[in-house]
Amino acid sequence: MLDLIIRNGRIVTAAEVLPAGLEIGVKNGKIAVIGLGLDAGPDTEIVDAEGAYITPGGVDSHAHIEQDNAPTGDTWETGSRSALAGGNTTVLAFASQRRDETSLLPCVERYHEKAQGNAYCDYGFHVILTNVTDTVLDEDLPSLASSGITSVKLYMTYVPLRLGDGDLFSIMLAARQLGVTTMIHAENHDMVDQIAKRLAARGNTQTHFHAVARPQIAESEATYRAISLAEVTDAPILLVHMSAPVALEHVRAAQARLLPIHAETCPHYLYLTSDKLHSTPDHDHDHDGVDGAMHICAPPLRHNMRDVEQLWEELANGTYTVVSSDHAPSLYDHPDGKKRGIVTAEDGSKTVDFRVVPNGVPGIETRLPLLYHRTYDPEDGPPSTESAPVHISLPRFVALTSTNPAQLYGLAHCKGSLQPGLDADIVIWHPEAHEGGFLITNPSLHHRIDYTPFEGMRVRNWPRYVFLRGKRVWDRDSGGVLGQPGDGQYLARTKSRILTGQAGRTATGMGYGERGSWM
Ligand code: DUC
Ligand code: ZN
Ligand code: ZN
Repeated sequence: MLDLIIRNGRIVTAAEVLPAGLEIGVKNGKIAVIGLGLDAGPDTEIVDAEGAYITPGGVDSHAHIEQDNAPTGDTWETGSRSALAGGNTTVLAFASQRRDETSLLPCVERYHEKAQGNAYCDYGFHVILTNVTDTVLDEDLPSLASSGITSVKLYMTYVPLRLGDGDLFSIMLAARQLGVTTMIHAENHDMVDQIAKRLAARGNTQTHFHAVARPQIAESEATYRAISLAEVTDAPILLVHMSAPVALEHVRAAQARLLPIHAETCPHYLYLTSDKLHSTPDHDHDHDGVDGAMHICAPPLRHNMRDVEQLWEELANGTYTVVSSDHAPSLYDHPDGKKRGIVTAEDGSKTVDFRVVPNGVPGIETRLPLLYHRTYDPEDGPPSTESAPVHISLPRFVALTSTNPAQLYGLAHCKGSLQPGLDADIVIWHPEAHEGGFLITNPSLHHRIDYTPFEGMRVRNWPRYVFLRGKRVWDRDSGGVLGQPGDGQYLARTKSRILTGQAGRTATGMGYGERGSWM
């Protein structure tokens, strides 16, 4: 007998919107069957989707939760609660190696302890590497890969985190052999540093200069360098939080040559521009003049709507593989949060310095509704007026937010799709045209952050019900969060499935088999 049957919805996969009438049957936390007229027993729970679309639980593959170096924001309890309320059943966060740690294992253990018993949704970790020792390469990465951590993140910028090209090269080689995915934050550190110093020398340290200091060319150069290193080492990589159209040209060119290069973006880059970085002197009547810091993230919000719209084209045309939140939850009104940007001089006078503001914005709960806002059913086709901005199809939405991250990060055996045999992680949206949509305000969200960068935006739809392994954990209209801390389980991941390109191709300017002499 089935535990749960969901009727009267439209199931969306990464390929299509399935015909109306198909029902989802759930047994023991898994999708047992998708079919017509499923039989209910006396104890079967029946849910009527009322004609709404049904998508797989969101897989948010880039979130910063309880990271040692980001101390003021969400805990696992509040971050994963917020994730769930926005339709996510899986979150991949970061375990960050400290520079003085020569091994990764104690670091990963610390992060396990933070999450265990506290998460509302399922979770896993990527490891941020900052100290590349022989132990890390030869022992820890293989050991982590076998315990289900099959991805690493590397930074090309930030003094405490950045790695040089040599380290990037050796990690990519090691990762390639293990089937580990390498995520890269690509910005040219020295270029950014020089511009920031020159801005400061002229007194230009107010929050809006943040975007001036990190031009698109800094992202573009580092992206091209990362792709070159990936090409020579024959390693698949994912460039995280890409916001610069000029940098995406390198990704597209690499993909056209069948290199396994992936790109990710985030909702803030898809809706917001750098004018948000201007502070208002009397914000909150505290006269701190630093509220622009709420929108400081790196890479920065870009200047023009034209650039923002270009990113939607790259979503629709397949350049991007993944949309994540990059939830980076610093409080605004906290001395170690965004207000760290207020610098008090010896005489007590205050100035603002964008260089010391923590980077990143919260967004784990708003990711899916913001992306869904610009989707269409392939049967209806995209909005057809000449001036309409680019929309993405509902299957593409599912691919970008659930199926692709599940496949790329080794979760395809349990997550990312509405298919028999996989976890019954299910999102039922509201029927379309629901009372004019949903207004995003910070008090309506479930994180522990005192602002949202999307305040006042209205979105078309919001997850109405969320099921985690068959358990109803979110009911927007009745009860809100129904799940508990500890419902979430650690996910041991398998090797990545390459979604783009073809590993093993000869690199530009290298002869056939040449790698064999040094690899
Ligand atoms: N990189 C991230 O991945 N998140 C927030 C800020 C940053 O620089
Ligand atoms: Zn980053
Ligand atoms: Zn991030």
